[in-house]
This record gives sequence, structure tokens and C-alpha cells, in this order.
Amino acid sequence: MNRTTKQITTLTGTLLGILLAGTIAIADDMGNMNGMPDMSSGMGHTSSVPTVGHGQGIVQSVDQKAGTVTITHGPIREFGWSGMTMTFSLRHRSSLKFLKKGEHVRFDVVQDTQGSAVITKIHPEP
Ligand SMILES: [Cu+2]
Repeated sequence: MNRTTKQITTLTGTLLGILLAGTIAIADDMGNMNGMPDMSSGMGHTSSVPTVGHGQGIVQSVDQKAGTVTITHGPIREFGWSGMTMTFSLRHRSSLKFLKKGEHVRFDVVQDTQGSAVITKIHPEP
């Protein structure tokens, strides 16, 4: 083995080392990403508590632009909420056009990951 070959071999070894280090770093990143399903399964665990609340109340206002409805609602047992007036987002904005001020409604509500209340179903009380 002459000197030049030896240098090349050393260089190749170094490059291989860098590549391997890079591969390990990527593997680490993926390990972190794999942590995300763990987090969501953690959230799934908390869903043993009912995740859908059932409410009824009176529409105070509808904001078509914001896609929200403000409702004075009674207690929502599933979340331990007492009655109050609050603004909800609607999962299906199209439901907004059926709502008007003063209307009595029943609705299903969930909490998104930020803890905001989102109505998934809403209909006038018969
Ligand atoms: Cu409320």
C-alpha cells in the first residue's frame, strides 16, 4: 500500500464516518417524530373521559364571517361546564346559515387540541 492509497483509504474512512454520523442523526430525528404518535395515543387515553358534550341554549348572535355562533347555554355535564354565554366555532360552517338570533338549539361540542370549543352538530330544538 503506497502513501497515496493510504491517504485515500483514510479519507474514505473519514467520509464514511461522517455519513454514518449523518445517518444516526437522521435516525434520531425520526425517533423524535415517532414520539408524536405516542403523544396522540396519550391524548387518546384522556378520551376515556367523554369527548363530546351535549348542550342546549339560545343563539345570541351568528358571525358568518368568523364562522362562529354565540350561545347562552345550560350546563354541559360531560365537560363539567356550568351555564354561560360563549362563542363557539362550527366544524361545518354551512350550519351557520340555519341559525338565527333567539333560536333555541341543541348541539354537540368537542374541544380541539387548543382547548377551544367546536360545535360538531347543531340543530333547532323541536
Ligand atoms: Cu360555555
